[in-house]
Amino acid sequence: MALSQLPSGRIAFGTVGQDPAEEVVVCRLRTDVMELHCHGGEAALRRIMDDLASRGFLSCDAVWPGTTQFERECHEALALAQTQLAANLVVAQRCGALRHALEQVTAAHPDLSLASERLDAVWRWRRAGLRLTRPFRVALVGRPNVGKSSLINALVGYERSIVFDAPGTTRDVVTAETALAGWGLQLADTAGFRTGAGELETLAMQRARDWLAEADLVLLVLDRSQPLTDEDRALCHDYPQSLWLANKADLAPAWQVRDPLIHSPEIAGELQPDLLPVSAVSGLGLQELKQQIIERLLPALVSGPVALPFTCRQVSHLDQARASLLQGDWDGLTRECALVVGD
Ligand SMILES: Nc1nc2c(ncn2[C@@H]2O[C@H](COP(=O)(O)OP(=O)(O)OP(=O)(O)O)[C@@H](O)[C@H]2O)c(=O)[nH]1
Ligand SMILES: [Mg+2]
Repeated sequence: MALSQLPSGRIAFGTVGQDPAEEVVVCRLRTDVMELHCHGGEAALRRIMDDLASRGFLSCDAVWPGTTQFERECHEALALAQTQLAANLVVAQRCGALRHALEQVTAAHPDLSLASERLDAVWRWRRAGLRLTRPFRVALVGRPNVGKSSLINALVGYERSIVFDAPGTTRDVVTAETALAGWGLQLADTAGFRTGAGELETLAMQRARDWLAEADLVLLVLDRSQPLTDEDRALCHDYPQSLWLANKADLAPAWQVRDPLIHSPEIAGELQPDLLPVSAVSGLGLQELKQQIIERLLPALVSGPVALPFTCRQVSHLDQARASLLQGDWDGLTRECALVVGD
């Protein structure tokens, strides 16, 4: 059947072009609008688009001149959504969650503090919003043999990283993707940190440091069955904001979680982070760990269609809106809020 004879709403399988023909699934949405799905890869897509253009087809951007940048961002984000929850949240923004929340900000006029409160309720989701289309990056760090690879395997539920009872097993950064509470997560296992390492291990540690600098959250792993070392303390000092884990909690402890050495001001400063006892072998503390990871990454747990920005462009207009609000510039605030969900 020729494409021109396909009834509206019918889905069909066929080919486009010749030598070789590209296989496609096509649906006629209206008399003059087709939706086409093809094999992945840029080359196939470009070839099909060129072929269709040479036959007089126009791409949707040209057919729908009224589509705003925000609407196009919604469509793109939906295609890249990491999880079902991420897709639901994008759809919620497309259906007006973000627009409504920002209208409420400007409707607070002339109450600056109410407007600021409402704007912050959206703005605080900016980091999480950008993670609807890309996973959060969570990296494990610790000295060799403390159980980083074992923990990553326990978190993802399969043997992604090699576990071995000899220090220096993991060299390159090994990543694994999973989802927690509906959020996409990329976990990175890194080489163990120690002083006096050889050239290869030093390179591996540098690669690990690069990854750690980019991470949304660092999990600092300590071995509770062995006395703490200067290397452990150096890591506690270097990553005070990380989530501290006391692994191998299934074995007899060599130190206590409330050890004054761990909680001494020279290590933790004012932060005094809590240490979570876990065991990659017995599974002890892993549920609590998953919960704490999510609590650290999100400003709050998602309940319902929360309003959030999900592209850098939207976040940048929200930043501008905050700056306008600080100056008491209502016109600027209204303009920037409109731009977030407009062109
Ligand atoms: N009993 C017990 N053993 C563990 C636990 N976690 C890891 N191990 C053991 O500790 C040893 C080292 O584990 P790995 O996961 O390879 O340690 P790592 O930190 O990745 O080590 P490097 O790659 O050398 O930096 C292995 O023999 C593991 O079986 C745990 O929670 N309890
Ligand atoms: Mg390892």
